[in-house]
Amino acid sequence: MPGVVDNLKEIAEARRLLGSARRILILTGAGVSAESGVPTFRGPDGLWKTHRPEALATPEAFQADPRLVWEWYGWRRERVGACRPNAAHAAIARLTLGNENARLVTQNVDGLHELALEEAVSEGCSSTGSAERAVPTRAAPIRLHGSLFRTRCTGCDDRTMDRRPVDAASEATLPRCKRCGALLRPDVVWFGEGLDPEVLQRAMRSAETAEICLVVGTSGLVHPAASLPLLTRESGGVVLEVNLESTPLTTIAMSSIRGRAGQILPKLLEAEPELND
Ligand code: BJW
Ligand code: ZN
Repeated sequence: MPGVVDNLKEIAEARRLLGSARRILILTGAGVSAESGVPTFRGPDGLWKTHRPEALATPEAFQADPRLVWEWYGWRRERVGACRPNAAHAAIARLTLGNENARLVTQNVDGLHELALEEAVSEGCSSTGSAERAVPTRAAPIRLHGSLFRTRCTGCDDRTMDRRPVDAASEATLPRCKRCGALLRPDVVWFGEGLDPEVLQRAMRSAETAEICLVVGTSGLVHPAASLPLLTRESGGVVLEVNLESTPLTTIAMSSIRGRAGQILPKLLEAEPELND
């Protein structure tokens, strides 16, 4: 099977590059969570197949019909809240915990990278008997598009972690700010909204200084996220891609590995098993 041989060759070459790189940036998109059961945005089973982006993921949509937008986000919170990290999240978590020059930038709002980090830290603690269970700040993902499980007040801008179910039966039941009483909104970045400038700065700096930018499971369509691998390329670094299909970023990638993130990432990032294992 020539395809499989090609894939193995590409994986071996990508492993060699990753193994010798001093600074690594991993950029993830919805595809990294697909095997956890989180719906992607585009594609045959994507969220946008049933909901138009401009009807739900813009500030104008929220202004026009906050109930409809909260209904959608409430449904996604419930669905995503039941999902667990997969082997790709776990491999990335172990890399960023073990290598202080590896950074993770994600477009995802599902919190699965954070969960995988917590799991990896507690696994490490149980194997070493250590009581330290905090995820180091440098390993935490740089979240470009916010979080499904945070709210932002439309009045006073207060941001709060919030995993409660949403009652979107009517506008009167929607979540409101405890401080000023204004309507809360999901703390995510909608189309036409600027990303948090400090968050974007950190992501851009990581992209510019990375020797390798490993892009996993993103359509490469949404900017400025999709421009980050270009920054790595322009600074003399290498772009590697893992995706089921080709994307606009495939053309700038030195190697594009076709396959599921949950199958490919452990092979790329984890130590080779001992021959006698
Ligand atoms: C697998 C897999 C498996 C599946 N294994 N792979 C430059 C050029 C053109 C346009 C623009 C530009 N700069 C800005 C724009 C406008 C706009 C934009 O990019 N539009 C394009 C779509 C045309 N950008 C914005 O509006 C951004 N804001 C901005 O630029 O502001 C400027 C400004 C500055 C100052 C003041 C005011 C304004 C904001 C973008 C926000 C995006 N928000 C969303 C919603 C977040 C909240 C929510 O979740 O509800 O973010 S949209 C949605 O797309 C979400 C995602 O994070 C994002 C990217 O999606 P992703 O990850 O690519 O997912 P999919 O589903 O599209 O792709 C999945 C991929 O995985 C596929 O390739 C599969 O093949 C693959 N896959 N299973 C491996 N198992
Ligand atoms: Zn408020």
